[in-house]
Amino acid sequence: MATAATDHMADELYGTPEAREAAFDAAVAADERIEPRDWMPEAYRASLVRQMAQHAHSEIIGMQPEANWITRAPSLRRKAILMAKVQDEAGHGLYLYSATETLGASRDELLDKLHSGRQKYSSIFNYPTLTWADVGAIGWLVDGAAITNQVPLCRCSYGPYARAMVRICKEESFHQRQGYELLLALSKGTPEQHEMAQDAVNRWWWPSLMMFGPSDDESAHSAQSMAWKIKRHSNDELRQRFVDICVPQAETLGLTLPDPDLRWNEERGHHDFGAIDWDEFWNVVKGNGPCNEQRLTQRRRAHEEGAWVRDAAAAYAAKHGGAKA
Ligand code: BYC
Repeated sequence: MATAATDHMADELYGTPEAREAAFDAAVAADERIEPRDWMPEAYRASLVRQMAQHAHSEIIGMQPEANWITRAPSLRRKAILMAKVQDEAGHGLYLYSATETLGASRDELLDKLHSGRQKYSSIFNYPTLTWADVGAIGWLVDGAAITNQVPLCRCSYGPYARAMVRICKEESFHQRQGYELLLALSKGTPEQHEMAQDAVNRWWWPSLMMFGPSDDESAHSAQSMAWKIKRHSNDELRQRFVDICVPQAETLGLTLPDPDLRWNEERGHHDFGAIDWDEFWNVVKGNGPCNEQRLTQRRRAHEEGAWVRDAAAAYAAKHGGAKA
């Protein structure tokens, strides 16, 4: 229990609460990194755990829609690429869980919150992958949106998150290219293949725009996260950047983006685009999307079936650690 004497000792060692807060604010203002042993406001820590856990969960849940197509990939080359990609997503989840652990949140606790629905994962992974072209559309649009959102996170004020993002973004960039190349091959293929590519883009375009989160005036966390330099740009800024990047890419692909209101606005220097269906977004976020239940059921089952691997790893670590001691 804290007493006047222990408070005094803490002040002597770490500075007064005011001095610690001022040091934190100064480090953020100077674009320095906050590291795990540095003092940080509890709300900063909690917000990072919230965002990073959601991000980690998205990576591992995101393996499911694409893994669905590994056994049905149309060639050995495509199968090998897709397997490598899905494996990368598992790796991203692991870097992000490790980074979140540096904030004092254990992996067990985080997974438990995912499995019980107390922590979210990205809305995008609650849509089904109906054809092979969906693998291409996910690579181009979903990984493309992820890169747009995540490159600025490489400059996040929290060191372990920023460093994890550097490697993740490099790998995401490979993922985006494989999707683009796959869609291009389909689009320039037979009329049926072209139609399949167009259908996939029609279904994935709007959910991809929703990945950036609610509009700025509805975003509960953006202002504070940007003040702390966790986020560097608002949801709407990043969404606009993504639309502007995609329009010329769609032209090269020979595919149409399913938005009749999409047009260049000379005055703004950006593309205008149609209204997002926010009812659909919140419905999916709240757990009522087409695949929410399937994704969580599958995740819980994978966790239960993997219990023996965790037990074996823990037993090995205990034996190994014991031998060392
Ligand atoms: N889906 O105040 P806001 C990937 C929640 S890519 C579900 O704007 P924030 C991958 C939000 O959590 C996908 N929930 O929040 C790609 C908050 O709820 P809570 C993962 C969403 O945090 C390819 C509430 O709505 N990427 O992993 O400032 C292959 C209010 O929102 C969504 C990341 O997570 C959504 N789309 O901004 C495989 C990137 N949008 O927490 C894998 C890191 C919002 O109050 N995350 N919500 O219950 C971020 O950059 C930010 O967290 C967001 C949201 C831009 C997503």
